[in-house]
Amino acid sequence: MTRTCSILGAPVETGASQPGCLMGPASLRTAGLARTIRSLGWEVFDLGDVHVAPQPPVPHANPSVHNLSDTIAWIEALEPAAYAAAKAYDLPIFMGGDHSMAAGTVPGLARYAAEQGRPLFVLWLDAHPDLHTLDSTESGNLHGTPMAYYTGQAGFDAYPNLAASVPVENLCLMGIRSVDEAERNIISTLGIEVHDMRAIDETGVLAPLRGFLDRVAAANGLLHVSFDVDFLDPAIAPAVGTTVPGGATFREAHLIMETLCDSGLVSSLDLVELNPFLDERGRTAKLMCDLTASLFGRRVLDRMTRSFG
Ligand code: B3U
Ligand code: MN
Ligand code: MN
Repeated sequence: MTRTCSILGAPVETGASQPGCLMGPASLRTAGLARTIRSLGWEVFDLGDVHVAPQPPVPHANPSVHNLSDTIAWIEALEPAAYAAAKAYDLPIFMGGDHSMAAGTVPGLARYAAEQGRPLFVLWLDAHPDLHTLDSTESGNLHGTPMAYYTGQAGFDAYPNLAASVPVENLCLMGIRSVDEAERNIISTLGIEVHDMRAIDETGVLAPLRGFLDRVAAANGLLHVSFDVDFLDPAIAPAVGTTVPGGATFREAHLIMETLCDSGLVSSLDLVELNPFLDERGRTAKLMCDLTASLFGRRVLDRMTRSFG
């Protein structure tokens, strides 16, 4: 049976510090995301983009919080869209858009997983943990909040109630290298599995990834991968508003995607924070497509047919 993939655009940029992520879905389409996945033997359904009208502002006790009403509207639109895509397709992709969209996609996927009686696990590939609450964020950029929200932390009275949250034991964060004080406290208090760049330099990406995948498999879990462009080193992926030096290399990123493919465990994917306004002749969009291709089965060689002794 041919496996099915959906691609859905979430052109949200109200959570980011600068405009441009609005064009992310268009750039990924232009780079050939659907065509690339089709060439790997999948059936691909482009569901178009989710549309959300600009909202009248609502205030928050934390005065730095901005675009709160827009973020809430995106969450309300994306939660059911992600739930429906998970129900209908083997591996839905959600194209951002800034990372605040994960406050909609992950809860929708968690609701679907709960209905299936299976736990949802999340692999978060990012320079940042995005673990702020509405009270702790200093920048007020709400792309810094989705992980604290969908794990059910306090401080989200203004966001919609969660039908299902993701237990913190089911998280794995890789590539982390920019953490604020409040986020550091949550990580240590809750004991979240974080592989920062120092850990990756020491162990490589494979050992922690395999450990996590073993846990997902043992629990018969569903696995959502949330891929923030700033996980990658800015030298290879310049099209992101929040570049942080010292990111994952081309080879580390492909190895992660190939290993995820081999595991057969991935059930959904976010591609977020691509800001085409900052790109160089589409190179970051093309790289994100190539990395997605590795996750969907592209191989340099078929290792089973050739071996060297
Ligand atoms: N933690 C900082 C920076 C940040 C978070 N996510 C991104 N940047 N992309 C903040 O503004 O919350
Ligand atoms: Mn992020
Ligand atoms: Mn980030």
